[in-house]
Amino acid sequence: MSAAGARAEVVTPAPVGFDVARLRHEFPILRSHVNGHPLVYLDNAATAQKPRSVVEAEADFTLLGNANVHRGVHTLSQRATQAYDDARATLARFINAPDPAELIFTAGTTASLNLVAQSHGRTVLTPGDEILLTEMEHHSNIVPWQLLAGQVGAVVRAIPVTDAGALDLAAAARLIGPRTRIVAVAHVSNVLGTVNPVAELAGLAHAAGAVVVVDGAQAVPHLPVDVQALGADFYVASGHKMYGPTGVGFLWGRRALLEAMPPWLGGGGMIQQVSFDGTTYAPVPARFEAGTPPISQAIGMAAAARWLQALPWAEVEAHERDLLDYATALVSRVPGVRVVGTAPGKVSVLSFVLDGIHPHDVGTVLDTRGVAVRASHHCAQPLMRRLKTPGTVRASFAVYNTRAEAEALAEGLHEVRKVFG
Ligand code: C6P
Repeated sequence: MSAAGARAEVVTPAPVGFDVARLRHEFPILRSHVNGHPLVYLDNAATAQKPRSVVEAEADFTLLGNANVHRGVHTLSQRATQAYDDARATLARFINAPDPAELIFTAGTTASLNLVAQSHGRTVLTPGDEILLTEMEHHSNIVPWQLLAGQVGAVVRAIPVTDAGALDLAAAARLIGPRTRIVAVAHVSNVLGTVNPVAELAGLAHAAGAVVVVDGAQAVPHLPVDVQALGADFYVASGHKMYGPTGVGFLWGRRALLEAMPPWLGGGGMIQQVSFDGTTYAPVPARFEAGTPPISQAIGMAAAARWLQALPWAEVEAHERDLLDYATALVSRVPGVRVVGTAPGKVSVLSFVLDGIHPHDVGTVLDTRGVAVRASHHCAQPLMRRLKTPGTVRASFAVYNTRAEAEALAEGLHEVRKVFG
Protein backbone atom coordinates (compact mmCIF):
# COMPACT_ATOMS: atom_id res chain seq x y z
CA MET A 1 0.00 0.00 0.00
CA SER A 2 2.79 2.39 0.85
CA ALA A 3 4.72 1.66 -2.38
CA ALA A 4 2.52 4.10 -4.19
CA GLY A 5 5.40 6.20 -5.43
CA ALA A 6 5.38 5.55 -9.17
CA ARG A 7 2.02 7.16 -9.74
CA ALA A 8 1.56 9.32 -6.70
CA GLU A 9 5.09 10.71 -7.15
CA VAL A 10 5.37 12.22 -3.71
CA VAL A 11 6.14 9.68 -1.00
CA THR A 12 7.40 11.71 1.90
CA PRO A 13 7.28 10.67 5.52
CA ALA A 14 4.69 12.64 7.42
CA PRO A 15 5.97 15.08 10.03
CA VAL A 16 4.13 13.15 12.69
CA GLY A 17 4.69 14.29 16.23
CA PHE A 18 2.68 11.50 17.77
CA ASP A 19 2.57 7.79 17.12
CA VAL A 20 -0.19 7.14 14.58
CA ALA A 21 0.79 3.47 14.23
CA ARG A 22 0.27 2.99 17.95
CA LEU A 23 -3.00 4.86 17.87
CA ARG A 24 -4.24 2.56 15.08
CA HIS A 25 -3.88 -0.43 17.41
CA GLU A 26 -6.85 0.92 19.31
CA PHE A 27 -8.99 0.39 16.19
CA PRO A 28 -9.06 -3.33 15.28
CA ILE A 29 -11.16 -2.67 12.17
CA LEU A 30 -8.25 -0.79 10.62
CA ARG A 31 -6.35 -4.08 10.36
CA SER A 32 -9.09 -5.71 8.30
CA HIS A 33 -9.16 -6.39 4.57
CA VAL A 34 -11.86 -5.48 2.09
CA ASN A 35 -11.99 -7.06 -1.36
CA GLY A 36 -8.55 -8.56 -0.79
CA HIS A 37 -6.93 -5.24 0.10
CA PRO A 38 -6.08 -3.63 3.42
CA LEU A 39 -9.02 -1.43 4.40
CA VAL A 40 -8.37 2.25 3.70
CA TYR A 41 -11.18 3.92 5.60
CA LEU A 42 -11.72 7.44 4.29
CA ASP A 43 -15.43 7.79 5.09
CA ASN A 44 -14.98 9.27 8.54
CA ALA A 45 -17.37 12.15 7.96
CA ALA A 46 -20.16 9.57 7.53
CA THR A 47 -19.13 7.80 10.72
CA ALA A 48 -15.79 7.40 12.47
CA GLN A 49 -14.40 4.10 13.72
CA LYS A 50 -14.41 3.53 17.49
CA PRO A 51 -11.40 2.96 19.72
CA ARG A 52 -11.43 0.02 22.12
CA SER A 53 -11.83 2.26 25.18
CA VAL A 54 -15.15 3.58 23.86
CA VAL A 55 -16.52 0.15 23.02
CA GLU A 56 -15.32 -1.18 26.38
CA ALA A 57 -16.90 1.68 28.34
CA GLU A 58 -20.23 0.91 26.72
CA ALA A 59 -19.82 -2.86 27.08
CA ASP A 60 -18.73 -2.63 30.74
CA PHE A 61 -21.80 -0.64 31.60
CA THR A 62 -24.07 -3.00 29.68
CA LEU A 63 -22.53 -6.20 31.06
CA LEU A 64 -21.89 -5.10 34.63
CA GLY A 65 -23.83 -1.95 35.43
CA ASN A 66 -27.01 -1.99 33.38
CA ALA A 67 -30.08 -0.41 34.97
CA ASN A 68 -32.49 2.35 34.08
CA VAL A 69 -31.70 5.89 35.22
CA HIS A 70 -33.55 8.45 37.33
CA ARG A 71 -36.20 5.84 38.19
CA GLY A 72 -34.97 3.34 40.75
CA VAL A 73 -34.17 3.37 44.45
CA HIS A 74 -32.03 0.27 44.09
CA THR A 75 -28.27 0.50 44.08
CA LEU A 76 -27.72 -0.52 40.48
CA SER A 77 -30.12 2.15 39.25
CA GLN A 78 -28.43 4.77 41.40
CA ARG A 79 -25.04 3.77 40.02
CA ALA A 80 -26.38 3.92 36.46
CA THR A 81 -27.83 7.35 37.18
CA GLN A 82 -24.47 8.51 38.49
CA ALA A 83 -22.67 7.18 35.39
CA TYR A 84 -25.21 8.85 33.09
CA ASP A 85 -24.95 12.18 34.91
CA ASP A 86 -21.14 11.91 34.89
CA ALA A 87 -21.33 11.42 31.12
CA ARG A 88 -23.32 14.64 30.90
CA ALA A 89 -20.70 16.51 32.91
CA THR A 90 -17.90 15.09 30.72
CA LEU A 91 -19.60 16.21 27.52
CA ALA A 92 -20.32 19.64 29.01
CA ARG A 93 -16.60 20.05 29.81
CA PHE A 94 -15.73 18.79 26.32
CA ILE A 95 -17.44 21.82 24.73
CA ASN A 96 -16.75 24.18 27.63
CA ALA A 97 -20.41 24.55 28.52
CA PRO A 98 -20.81 26.55 31.74
CA ASP A 99 -23.30 24.12 33.29
CA PRO A 100 -23.87 20.36 32.71
CA ALA A 101 -27.63 20.91 33.12
CA GLU A 102 -27.52 22.76 29.79
CA LEU A 103 -26.55 19.58 27.96
CA ILE A 104 -29.37 17.34 26.74
CA PHE A 105 -28.81 13.84 25.44
CA THR A 106 -30.59 13.17 22.15
CA ALA A 107 -30.48 10.53 19.43
CA GLY A 108 -28.00 12.65 17.44
CA THR A 109 -27.51 15.87 15.51
CA THR A 110 -30.71 15.43 13.51
CA ALA A 111 -32.82 14.89 16.62
CA SER A 112 -31.16 17.86 18.34
CA LEU A 113 -31.91 20.22 15.46
CA ASN A 114 -35.53 19.07 15.27
CA LEU A 115 -35.84 19.67 19.01
CA VAL A 116 -34.57 23.25 18.72
CA ALA A 117 -36.83 23.92 15.74
CA GLN A 118 -39.97 22.44 17.29
CA SER A 119 -39.51 23.76 20.80
CA HIS A 120 -37.57 27.03 20.63
CA GLY A 121 -38.52 27.88 17.04
CA ARG A 122 -42.18 27.15 17.38
CA THR A 123 -42.37 29.30 20.50
CA VAL A 124 -40.60 32.41 19.25
CA LEU A 125 -41.42 32.61 15.54
CA THR A 126 -44.35 34.52 14.10
CA PRO A 127 -45.48 34.83 10.47
CA GLY A 128 -42.96 36.65 8.31
CA ASP A 129 -40.01 35.97 10.63
CA GLU A 130 -36.85 34.71 8.97
CA ILE A 131 -34.70 31.67 9.54
CA LEU A 132 -31.29 32.15 7.98
CA LEU A 133 -29.27 29.10 6.92
CA THR A 134 -26.30 28.74 4.58
CA GLU A 135 -26.06 27.15 1.16
CA MET A 136 -23.69 24.53 2.55
CA GLU A 137 -26.02 23.03 5.16
CA HIS A 138 -26.70 19.32 5.58
CA HIS A 139 -30.36 18.39 5.06
CA SER A 140 -30.59 17.93 8.84
CA ASN A 141 -30.04 21.66 9.21
CA ILE A 142 -32.48 22.57 6.43
CA VAL A 143 -35.54 20.33 6.56
CA PRO A 144 -36.42 20.85 10.26
CA TRP A 145 -36.43 24.60 9.61
CA GLN A 146 -38.56 24.21 6.49
CA LEU A 147 -41.06 22.14 8.50
CA LEU A 148 -41.10 24.83 11.15
CA ALA A 149 -41.44 27.61 8.60
CA GLY A 150 -44.45 25.84 7.09
CA GLN A 151 -46.04 25.52 10.52
CA VAL A 152 -45.58 29.14 11.66
CA GLY A 153 -45.49 31.05 8.36
CA ALA A 154 -41.80 31.92 8.59
CA VAL A 155 -39.39 32.31 5.68
CA VAL A 156 -36.20 30.28 5.17
CA ARG A 157 -33.29 32.04 3.48
CA ALA A 158 -29.69 30.98 2.83
CA ILE A 159 -26.37 32.80 3.03
CA PRO A 160 -24.49 32.21 -0.24
CA VAL A 161 -21.26 30.27 -0.56
CA THR A 162 -18.36 31.55 -2.68
CA ASP A 163 -16.86 29.54 -5.55
CA ALA A 164 -14.08 28.46 -3.19
CA GLY A 165 -16.65 27.10 -0.75
CA ALA A 166 -16.34 29.81 1.89
CA LEU A 167 -19.28 31.55 3.49
CA ASP A 168 -19.94 34.99 2.04
CA LEU A 169 -19.80 36.97 5.26
CA ALA A 170 -20.60 40.28 3.55
CA ALA A 171 -23.79 38.71 2.19
CA ALA A 172 -24.54 37.35 5.67
CA ALA A 173 -24.30 40.87 7.07
CA ARG A 174 -26.78 42.05 4.43
CA LEU A 175 -29.18 39.15 4.98
CA ILE A 176 -29.34 39.36 8.76
CA GLY A 177 -32.04 41.89 9.52
CA PRO A 178 -34.81 42.84 11.93
CA ARG A 179 -36.97 39.83 10.91
CA THR A 180 -34.16 37.32 11.44
CA ARG A 181 -34.92 35.20 14.50
CA ILE A 182 -32.66 32.19 13.96
CA VAL A 183 -29.31 31.78 12.21
CA ALA A 184 -28.44 28.08 11.83
CA VAL A 185 -25.03 27.17 10.48
CA ALA A 186 -22.66 24.23 10.23
CA HIS A 187 -19.48 24.76 12.21
CA VAL A 188 -17.69 22.60 9.61
CA SER A 189 -19.19 21.66 6.23
CA ASN A 190 -19.49 17.91 5.64
CA VAL A 191 -18.85 18.42 1.90
CA LEU A 192 -16.31 21.21 1.76
CA GLY A 193 -14.49 21.00 5.08
CA THR A 194 -14.99 24.76 5.39
CA VAL A 195 -14.78 26.04 8.96
CA ASN A 196 -17.43 28.71 9.22
CA PRO A 197 -16.85 32.02 11.04
CA VAL A 198 -19.33 31.21 13.80
CA ALA A 199 -18.17 33.91 16.22
CA GLU A 200 -18.52 36.63 13.56
CA LEU A 201 -21.95 35.33 12.55
CA ALA A 202 -22.99 35.22 16.19
CA GLY A 203 -21.96 38.86 16.59
CA LEU A 204 -24.11 39.86 13.60
CA ALA A 205 -27.03 37.68 14.69
CA HIS A 206 -27.05 38.88 18.28
CA ALA A 207 -26.93 42.51 17.17
CA ALA A 208 -30.15 41.80 15.26
CA GLY A 209 -31.73 39.96 18.21
CA ALA A 210 -31.46 36.49 16.60
CA VAL A 211 -30.14 33.28 18.14
CA VAL A 212 -27.39 31.15 16.62
CA VAL A 213 -27.76 27.39 16.24
CA VAL A 214 -24.50 25.63 15.40
CA ASP A 215 -24.40 22.20 13.79
CA GLY A 216 -21.15 20.83 15.20
CA ALA A 217 -21.45 17.29 13.76
CA GLN A 218 -18.29 17.62 11.65
CA ALA A 219 -16.43 19.95 14.01
CA VAL A 220 -16.19 18.03 17.28
CA PRO A 221 -13.87 15.31 15.92
CA HIS A 222 -11.42 17.87 14.51
CA LEU A 223 -11.47 21.11 16.50
CA PRO A 224 -11.45 21.90 20.19
CA VAL A 225 -14.92 23.40 20.65
CA ASP A 226 -15.69 26.18 23.12
CA VAL A 227 -19.36 27.10 22.90
CA GLN A 228 -18.83 30.20 25.01
CA ALA A 229 -15.99 31.54 22.85
CA LEU A 230 -18.05 30.84 19.73
CA GLY A 231 -20.95 32.87 21.09
CA ALA A 232 -23.34 30.05 20.16
CA ASP A 233 -26.82 29.86 21.65
CA PHE A 234 -27.32 26.20 20.73
CA TYR A 235 -24.64 23.69 19.72
CA VAL A 236 -25.40 20.13 18.55
CA ALA A 237 -23.39 17.04 17.60
CA SER A 238 -23.54 13.25 17.16
CA GLY A 239 -21.62 10.61 19.08
CA HIS A 240 -20.77 8.45 16.09
CA LYS A 241 -18.78 11.09 14.22
CA MET A 242 -16.58 11.79 17.26
CA TYR A 243 -15.38 8.16 17.62
CA GLY A 244 -18.37 7.33 19.83
CA PRO A 245 -21.52 5.21 19.48
CA THR A 246 -24.44 5.63 17.11
CA GLY A 247 -27.89 6.48 18.43
CA VAL A 248 -26.73 9.29 20.69
CA GLY A 249 -25.85 12.95 20.42
CA PHE A 250 -26.29 16.12 22.36
CA LEU A 251 -27.94 19.49 22.34
CA TRP A 252 -26.30 22.22 24.34
CA GLY A 253 -28.27 25.41 24.84
CA ARG A 254 -28.01 28.51 26.99
CA ARG A 255 -29.91 27.87 30.19
CA ALA A 256 -32.24 30.86 29.83
CA LEU A 257 -33.25 29.73 26.34
CA LEU A 258 -33.76 26.11 27.41
CA GLU A 259 -35.80 27.15 30.43
CA ALA A 260 -38.11 29.19 28.22
CA MET A 261 -38.71 26.24 25.89
CA PRO A 262 -41.73 23.94 26.21
CA PRO A 263 -41.24 20.17 26.06
CA TRP A 264 -41.20 18.65 22.60
CA LEU A 265 -41.63 14.93 23.32
CA GLY A 266 -43.79 13.87 26.24
CA GLY A 267 -43.42 10.76 28.36
CA GLY A 268 -41.76 9.34 31.42
CA GLY A 269 -38.81 11.11 32.98
CA MET A 270 -39.70 14.62 31.82
CA ILE A 271 -42.51 15.44 34.24
CA GLN A 272 -42.89 16.82 37.75
CA GLN A 273 -46.58 15.92 38.36
CA VAL A 274 -49.06 14.26 36.02
CA SER A 275 -52.81 14.38 36.50
CA PHE A 276 -55.76 14.48 34.16
CA ASP A 277 -56.24 18.09 35.19
CA GLY A 278 -52.82 19.04 33.92
CA THR A 279 -49.16 18.15 33.96
CA THR A 280 -46.13 20.03 35.14
CA TYR A 281 -42.69 19.46 33.71
CA ALA A 282 -39.27 18.69 35.13
CA PRO A 283 -36.56 21.34 34.94
CA VAL A 284 -33.88 21.11 32.23
CA PRO A 285 -32.29 18.85 31.14
CA ALA A 286 -34.85 16.17 32.13
CA ARG A 287 -37.68 18.15 30.50
CA PHE A 288 -36.21 17.29 27.10
CA GLU A 289 -35.31 13.66 27.78
CA ALA A 290 -38.66 11.87 27.61
CA GLY A 291 -38.55 8.10 27.92
CA THR A 292 -35.58 5.89 28.72
CA PRO A 293 -32.56 7.74 27.33
CA PRO A 294 -29.67 6.17 25.38
CA ILE A 295 -27.80 5.33 28.59
CA SER A 296 -24.96 3.07 27.46
CA GLN A 297 -24.52 5.21 24.34
CA ALA A 298 -24.21 8.41 26.40
CA ILE A 299 -21.58 6.66 28.54
CA GLY A 300 -19.79 5.58 25.34
CA MET A 301 -19.94 9.11 23.92
CA ALA A 302 -18.41 10.47 27.13
CA ALA A 303 -15.63 7.89 26.81
CA ALA A 304 -15.07 9.16 23.26
CA ALA A 305 -14.85 12.74 24.54
CA ARG A 306 -12.28 11.66 27.14
CA TRP A 307 -10.34 9.77 24.48
CA LEU A 308 -10.32 12.84 22.23
CA GLN A 309 -9.32 15.16 25.06
CA ALA A 310 -6.36 12.93 25.95
CA LEU A 311 -4.89 13.36 22.44
CA PRO A 312 -2.10 15.90 21.96
CA TRP A 313 -4.24 18.42 20.10
CA ALA A 314 -1.54 20.58 18.56
CA GLU A 315 0.00 17.46 17.06
CA VAL A 316 -3.34 16.05 15.98
CA GLU A 317 -4.19 19.25 14.15
CA ALA A 318 -0.77 19.28 12.46
CA HIS A 319 -1.21 15.63 11.46
CA GLU A 320 -4.71 16.14 10.04
CA ARG A 321 -3.57 19.27 8.19
CA ASP A 322 -0.63 17.41 6.72
CA LEU A 323 -2.87 14.52 5.62
CA LEU A 324 -5.35 16.85 3.95
CA ASP A 325 -2.63 18.86 2.17
CA TYR A 326 -0.80 15.73 1.10
CA ALA A 327 -3.92 13.98 -0.18
CA THR A 328 -5.07 17.15 -1.96
CA ALA A 329 -1.73 17.45 -3.75
CA LEU A 330 -1.75 13.78 -4.83
CA VAL A 331 -5.38 13.74 -5.92
CA SER A 332 -5.02 17.01 -7.83
CA ARG A 333 -2.43 15.36 -10.05
CA VAL A 334 -4.92 12.81 -11.36
CA PRO A 335 -5.94 13.99 -14.86
CA GLY A 336 -9.40 15.56 -14.88
CA VAL A 337 -9.73 16.03 -11.13
CA ARG A 338 -11.38 19.19 -9.82
CA VAL A 339 -11.21 19.71 -6.08
CA VAL A 340 -14.44 21.13 -4.66
CA GLY A 341 -13.94 23.32 -1.60
CA THR A 342 -10.71 25.21 -1.23
CA ALA A 343 -11.56 27.65 1.54
CA PRO A 344 -8.55 28.69 3.62
CA GLY A 345 -8.35 26.84 6.93
CA LYS A 346 -10.60 23.98 5.81
CA VAL A 347 -10.34 20.70 7.71
CA SER A 348 -10.50 16.96 7.17
CA VAL A 349 -12.60 16.72 3.99
CA LEU A 350 -11.40 16.34 0.40
CA SER A 351 -14.27 16.50 -2.11
CA PHE A 352 -13.66 16.30 -5.82
CA VAL A 353 -15.16 15.42 -9.17
CA LEU A 354 -13.45 13.47 -11.90
CA ASP A 355 -14.19 14.90 -15.33
CA GLY A 356 -16.63 12.69 -17.27
CA ILE A 357 -16.90 9.97 -14.61
CA HIS A 358 -19.86 9.64 -12.26
CA PRO A 359 -18.91 9.79 -8.56
CA HIS A 360 -20.63 6.42 -7.97
CA ASP A 361 -18.35 4.79 -10.55
CA VAL A 362 -15.33 6.32 -8.84
CA GLY A 363 -16.49 5.06 -5.44
CA THR A 364 -17.18 1.58 -6.81
CA VAL A 365 -13.75 1.18 -8.38
CA LEU A 366 -12.05 2.50 -5.25
CA ASP A 367 -14.02 -0.02 -3.20
CA THR A 368 -12.60 -2.90 -5.27
CA ARG A 369 -9.21 -1.74 -3.95
CA GLY A 370 -10.37 -1.55 -0.34
CA VAL A 371 -10.65 2.25 -0.34
CA ALA A 372 -13.87 3.46 1.33
CA VAL A 373 -15.04 6.93 0.32
CA ARG A 374 -18.49 8.46 0.03
CA ALA A 375 -19.77 9.29 -3.44
CA SER A 376 -23.07 11.14 -3.46
CA HIS A 377 -24.76 14.46 -2.76
CA HIS A 378 -23.77 13.97 0.89
CA CYS A 379 -27.24 15.05 2.07
CA ALA A 380 -26.47 18.55 0.84
CA GLN A 381 -28.47 18.87 -2.39
CA PRO A 382 -28.76 22.68 -2.31
CA LEU A 383 -24.96 22.87 -2.15
CA MET A 384 -24.68 20.44 -5.08
CA ARG A 385 -26.97 22.73 -7.05
CA ARG A 386 -24.78 25.69 -6.15
CA LEU A 387 -21.68 23.73 -7.25
CA LYS A 388 -23.45 22.60 -10.44
CA THR A 389 -22.72 18.92 -9.87
CA PRO A 390 -25.02 16.03 -8.95
CA GLY A 391 -22.48 14.78 -6.44
CA THR A 392 -18.85 14.55 -5.48
CA VAL A 393 -16.41 11.92 -4.33
CA ARG A 394 -15.51 12.65 -0.72
CA ALA A 395 -12.49 11.38 1.15
CA SER A 396 -12.77 12.37 4.79
CA PHE A 397 -9.89 11.91 7.19
CA ALA A 398 -9.61 10.94 10.83
CA VAL A 399 -6.77 11.13 13.28
CA TYR A 400 -5.80 7.49 12.56
CA ASN A 401 -5.35 7.93 8.79
CA THR A 402 -1.91 7.93 7.24
CA ARG A 403 -0.05 9.31 4.25
CA ALA A 404 0.12 5.76 2.87
CA GLU A 405 -3.68 5.75 2.81
CA ALA A 406 -3.72 9.05 0.92
CA GLU A 407 -1.38 7.41 -1.58
CA ALA A 408 -3.70 4.40 -1.90
CA LEU A 409 -6.54 6.83 -2.68
CA ALA A 410 -4.52 8.58 -5.39
CA GLU A 411 -3.38 5.28 -6.89
CA GLY A 412 -6.98 4.12 -6.98
CA LEU A 413 -7.97 7.27 -8.85
CA HIS A 414 -5.28 6.70 -11.47
CA GLU A 415 -6.80 3.23 -11.86
CA VAL A 416 -10.28 4.75 -12.25
CA ARG A 417 -8.88 6.98 -14.99
CA LYS A 418 -7.44 3.92 -16.74
CA VAL A 419 -10.74 2.02 -16.50
CA PHE A 420 -12.96 4.87 -17.73
CA GLY A 421 -10.48 6.62 -20.02
N1 C6P B 1 -23.44 13.63 7.78
C1 C6P B 1 -22.14 12.52 6.06
O1 C6P B 1 -21.75 11.52 5.45
P1 C6P B 1 -26.77 12.43 12.19
O2 C6P B 1 -27.14 11.55 11.02
O3 C6P B 1 -27.98 12.98 12.89
O4 C6P B 1 -25.78 11.82 13.09
O5 C6P B 1 -25.98 13.69 11.56
C2 C6P B 1 -26.57 14.46 10.56
C3 C6P B 1 -25.60 15.50 10.09
C4 C6P B 1 -25.83 16.82 10.41
N2 C6P B 1 -24.97 17.78 10.08
C5 C6P B 1 -23.83 17.51 9.39
C6 C6P B 1 -22.89 18.63 9.07
C7 C6P B 1 -23.54 16.20 9.03
O6 C6P B 1 -22.42 15.94 8.37
C8 C6P B 1 -24.46 15.17 9.35
C9 C6P B 1 -24.21 13.75 8.93
C10 C6P B 1 -23.03 12.33 7.28
O7 C6P B 1 -21.82 13.65 5.74
C11 C6P B 1 -24.16 11.39 7.00
S1 C6P B 1 -25.34 12.06 5.87
